[in-house]
Amino acid sequence: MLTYTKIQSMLEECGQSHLLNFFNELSEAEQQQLLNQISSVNFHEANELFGKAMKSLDGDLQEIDSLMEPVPESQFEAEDTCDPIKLENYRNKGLEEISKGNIGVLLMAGGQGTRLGVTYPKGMYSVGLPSGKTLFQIQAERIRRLQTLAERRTGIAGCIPWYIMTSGRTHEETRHFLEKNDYFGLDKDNVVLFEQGLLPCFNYDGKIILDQMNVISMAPDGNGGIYKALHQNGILEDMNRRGVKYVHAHSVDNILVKVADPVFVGYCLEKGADCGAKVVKKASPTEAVGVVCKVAGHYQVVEYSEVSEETAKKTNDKGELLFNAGNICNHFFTVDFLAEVARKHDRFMKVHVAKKKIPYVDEHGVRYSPKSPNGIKIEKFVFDVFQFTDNFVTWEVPRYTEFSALKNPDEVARDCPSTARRDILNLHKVLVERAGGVVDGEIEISPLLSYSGEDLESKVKGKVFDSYMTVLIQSDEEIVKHKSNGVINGHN
Ligand code: UD2
Repeated sequence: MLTYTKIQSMLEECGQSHLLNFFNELSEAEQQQLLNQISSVNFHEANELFGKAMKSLDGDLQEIDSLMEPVPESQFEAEDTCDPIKLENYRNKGLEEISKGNIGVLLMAGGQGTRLGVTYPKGMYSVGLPSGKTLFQIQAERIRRLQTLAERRTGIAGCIPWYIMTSGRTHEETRHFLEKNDYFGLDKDNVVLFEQGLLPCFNYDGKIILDQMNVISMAPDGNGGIYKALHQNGILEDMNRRGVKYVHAHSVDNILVKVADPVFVGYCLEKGADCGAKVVKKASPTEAVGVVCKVAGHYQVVEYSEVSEETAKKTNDKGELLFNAGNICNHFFTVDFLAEVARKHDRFMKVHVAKKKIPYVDEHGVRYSPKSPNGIKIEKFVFDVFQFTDNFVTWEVPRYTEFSALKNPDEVARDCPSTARRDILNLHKVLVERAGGVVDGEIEISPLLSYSGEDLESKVKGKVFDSYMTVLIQSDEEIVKHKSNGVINGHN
């Protein structure tokens, strides 16, 4: 750690010497805490990012609009219109790679869940399914099921390491939760947690904000912080050591996410891609999701706020939206590409700025929680590496089978616990009906029994699940449980 004098002169050089304003009023332990925190920050880098961030605020909307092109057909395929034999080949390819231990999952779980309003990591959230399962449990069980399917296909037990990126505030709780729940049946050695970086919060004049007299205000550096974190925490080496060559990276909050989806992975591999994005058709021209497209010849996600309504509404000759590839934070990467980003591109990544209400101490050391934005948080976004790819592909999937995000509390009535619950139960109803069952009520299928609708027939064919029942189909316990006293028509 640096000495006080060194810290003082370094802060002076970086124009941040106000961080020591209250130093003499602190206890010895508090002084130490502040010095430790200051030593952990790269102020030159932080100042540079602040400069980049402020410049990005002056972006010209018109400019992006006129440079946008949709993803070319050669780099795009949709599950809905894909030939079934090809689809099966993609799936088999993915399962074979899983068997070889070549696929890892990279879960981005460092967000703070501010919009949802929970104080604990979002992965620990339960949307009130009959089983009571949390997002983490659903995802872990999908991994377990895929390992079984890969073994069934090839005869070799596959293993999918689960890399979970947390941030300062979610790390310990996530670790504790997984440990307490015995990693939901996964092998502890194959679950690897690592922390993303933090960046200081600034006021508009470029001064770093003091959250308390002895604490700098810091926030996670965005899900694009993943590249640096993979490198700094030795995760890329871990991947190499285990022989992981490809990863499926996704957000924690999509209850329908097909973790390590063999079809998506198979498609990306078949295409020889170094990076891929799974997308859904936009629900409407103005839906608040980013679109995957090209800007000035480079792949990029353009946020809805960056596009004019006129461009968002443009249609192609089939009458569909021209910019229809809704980004769902669901990506494929080769490990080689991840390493290249960490080595070469990370420092050239775009930065994004969010004006926020950031608690601060004033010049008298009094702490305030402002009512309006008083500063900025700087973030990098995971998709901002698309421009560095050599071969980028896009795989479109139906929304009802793959995407329902948990972002907001129920009052918002969109992307909230009720819609996530509704969407997963609706999908399970469809899958059971496809397998020959009749569902009048709610039905939940355990991921341990079925990943995407397979193996259901023997459990549900010819059965009627009445409207007054909440049914839960498990694989390893009883075949069918129900909460009410209703009777299942048909036989068990
Ligand atoms: C994300 C996508 C957006 C769209 C949308 C769909 C990004 C940058 N934006 O927007 O294009 O696909 O999802 O639901 O991907 N996270 C971290 N560390 C951080 C910040 C976030 O790990 O510092 C994780 C977070 O826990 C979550 C994921 O990244 O799993 C997405 O983050 P978000 O919810 O802040 O992103 P959102 O909804 O603005």
